Amino acid sequence: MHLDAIVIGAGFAGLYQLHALRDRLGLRVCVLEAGGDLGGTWYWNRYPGARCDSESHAYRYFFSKELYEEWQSSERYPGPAEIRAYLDHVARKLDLRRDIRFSTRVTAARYDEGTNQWRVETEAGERLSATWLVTAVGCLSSTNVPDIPGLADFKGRWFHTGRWPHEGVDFRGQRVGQIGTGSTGIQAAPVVAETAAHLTVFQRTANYSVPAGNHPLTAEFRQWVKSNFEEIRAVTRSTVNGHAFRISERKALEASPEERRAVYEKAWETGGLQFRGTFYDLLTSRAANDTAAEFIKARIRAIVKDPATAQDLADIDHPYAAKRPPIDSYYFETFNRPNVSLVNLRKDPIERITPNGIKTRTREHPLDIIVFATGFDALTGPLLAMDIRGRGGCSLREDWKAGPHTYLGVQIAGYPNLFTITGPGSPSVLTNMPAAIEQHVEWITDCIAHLRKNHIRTIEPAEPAVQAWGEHVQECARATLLFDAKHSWYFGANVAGKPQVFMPYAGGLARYARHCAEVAARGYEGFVLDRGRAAEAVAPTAQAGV
Ligand code: N01
Repeated sequence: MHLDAIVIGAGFAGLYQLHALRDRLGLRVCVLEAGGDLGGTWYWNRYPGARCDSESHAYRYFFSKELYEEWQSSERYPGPAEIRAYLDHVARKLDLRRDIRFSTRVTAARYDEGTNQWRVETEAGERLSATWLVTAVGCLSSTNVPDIPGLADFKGRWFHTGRWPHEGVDFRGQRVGQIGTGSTGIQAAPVVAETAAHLTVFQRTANYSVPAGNHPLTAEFRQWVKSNFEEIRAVTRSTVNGHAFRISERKALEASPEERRAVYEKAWETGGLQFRGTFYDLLTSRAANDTAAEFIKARIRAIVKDPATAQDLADIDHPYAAKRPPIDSYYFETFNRPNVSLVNLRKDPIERITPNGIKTRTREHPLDIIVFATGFDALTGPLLAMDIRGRGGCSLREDWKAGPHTYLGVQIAGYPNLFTITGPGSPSVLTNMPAAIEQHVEWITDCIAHLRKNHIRTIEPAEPAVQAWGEHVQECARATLLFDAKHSWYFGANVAGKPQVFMPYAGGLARYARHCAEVAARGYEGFVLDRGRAAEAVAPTAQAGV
């Protein structure tokens, strides 16, 4: 079967990319999706307490005012079922399902130079080809189950949060061990603790968290959302992180200690990721960051009644928000329950999993269920799970052995006509994802329209542009405190053997989007456009820096 374009993945990115290529450009498009239905992340992540950390009026598409205005969210933060219902509504409205094949996992994609086609293979052995290949595989979709010895001998049940059984897990009467205290673990623990006989949380790195402040939305707020589409969209497109709130223009140390405390207290009460926006230098000045970090640590110590547990939870070794900051619903309060205990793995590390539970250095913890809230092989994992081969059979797995190399996070040298939505080197995971996705989908769609109109056979980045972009990505990260948390998944540090390179673009979504628009306006500067005769490289100009 030959198509104009194949899109891999049917989450937020794949659905919009299908609509844009099919309904705006009139292309023949097929979406291949490994899951049994649409939703991407939200198809797989159904663990207890799962909820989006972006607010529901921002965690949506903005490309259609009508679509935006007709959807009503029920809570401040949408849960997986509501997000899937929203995406189902979008799919129905735009008649997307007819071009999506579910339960179809792509295993390989090979560029054929002779025919200028991508040849795609699925797990079931099916073969399809297309001129354009777009990956919409998400950044956090390859689960990371750490290689702890003894797991195969465990007699109980175990689950990774990112592959949660759709029928749910009954924790009643069960002794549950949860490994991991990232955004997921911090959401899951309070809900697991409600029904489990006992919950033991195994914490390797203590983490900051701020109350989410979730609540049902009032009719007034929903009406406000409906009436303010333009303004909300404008905010999401003008901020560094694509959220619908503005970041303060004030520096933390410009405020007096009393003023600062009042600002943090108000943000704590309001809840959510806005806490990051209280002062604009929280991620660039260690002294500024320390003021927020100390405020949160003091809150943890005040909430958690057992002083030793409080100390272990507040003993945080990195700046606030240098790792992705979680938001929670009664996470720290959960440790005041009689059926919850904390194991500090820094003091008492896991030695192995036994048939009956988890053995740390000092004792065995008997368990019926182990929950791995241990995160993902982020950004590169979903791409490298497929055997992608470009010109001359070059392999992405080989080419990225020392870390990913992209231009703008959207294309890879040697892999013509392949586009990677929210790929490494783009703002992606540092943003409210739908905002980053929309920007990429629109840029890719405009690019393909340009190529078709001008009879250009292929587009791929020139090596010097890839090199310069890679340096710029590192430079942007180094300008922030994100670079100080070397053990974060932004560096790939959570996956054994993964190269340690800072992967997302930390220069901000609005600035990045402007730069991408300028690149296009300058005739796709930094890309090689092949008209079928001699390839024409559009050399970067002096103003290419952003
Ligand atoms: O994964 P994580 P996550 N032994 O990698 C620990 C998004 N998200 O699923 O910090 C013991 O952050 C690990 O410890 P350490 C969001 O972007 C979005 O929680 O490496 N512990 C850490 O505590 C988020 O950032 C929403 O020392 C081990 C935890 O497991 C991203 O997903 C909701 C270990 C993993 O934390 C990932 O979050 C939830 C080992 N061998 C998540 N290996 C939204 O709302 C790992 N750990 C959209």
